[in-house]
Amino acid sequence: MNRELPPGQRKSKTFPRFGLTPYARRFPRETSQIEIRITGALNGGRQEVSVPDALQGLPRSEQVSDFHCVTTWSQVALRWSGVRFSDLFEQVVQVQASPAPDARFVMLRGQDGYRSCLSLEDLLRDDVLLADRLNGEPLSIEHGAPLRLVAPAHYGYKNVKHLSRLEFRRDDQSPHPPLFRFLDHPRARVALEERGRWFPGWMLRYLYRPLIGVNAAIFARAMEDRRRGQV
Ligand SMILES: Nc1nc2c(c(=O)[nH]1)N[C@H]1C(S)=C(S)[C@@H](COP(=O)(O)O)O[C@H]1N2
Ligand SMILES: [Mo]
Repeated sequence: MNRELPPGQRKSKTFPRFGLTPYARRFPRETSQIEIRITGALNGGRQEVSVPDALQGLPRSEQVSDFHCVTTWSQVALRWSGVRFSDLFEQVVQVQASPAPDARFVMLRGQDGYRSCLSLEDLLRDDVLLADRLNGEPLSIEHGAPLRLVAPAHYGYKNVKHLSRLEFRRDDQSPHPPLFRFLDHPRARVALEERGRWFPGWMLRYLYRPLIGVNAAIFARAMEDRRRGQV
């Protein structure tokens, strides 16, 4: 089957461990127990609600979707399984933490300190999953154990791995310092090639493509070092 890929994307033979280089050597502390902290604009004045076993009791859901990294590599037909973000939001977050009704953005954070922000509207779409399994296996460390966001309509950088915190916010926020904000688009929709801000998507393709191999190698080396106990 030769499905068309979104603009500027190319099929990758492998599904590499990938991300922003500074995170290559940062790993999650906890890779099997799922715990999500809910912080930010919560009603009732609470600072934080911690939900251990956050997926427990929620309906499980499976989906096959493609994954698109902003640097232009895509991996097609990945079979994720987990729970829908919308189910967690309605049945757990709203009940236990009651975010303020005008907190329409969520900063998602991974155990490695990586962050990315999406609007609640984008997160509540039907194809947004919190996945703990991939292709019939428990999620590996490479791909985000113990839990990652899967939002296939948005570039990979919104798909936070090792998810550990949801911060509810009234405003959208870039996770990057001012000079690096071009790396992040508030919505990052793949179909519209919203790769970043300030520069058109097609231009960023050419900037990013040469970096793919080098970056994948840095991430693979870090994983190898971790296996040897050197990280
Ligand atoms: N916690 C965390 N999540 C992250 C990243 C990261 O470095 N740390 N990198 C992002 C980027 S840029 C991409 S392309 C995907 C890569 O996912 P993969 O390693 O499963 O291929 O994870 C995203 N989520
Ligand atoms: Mo990416």
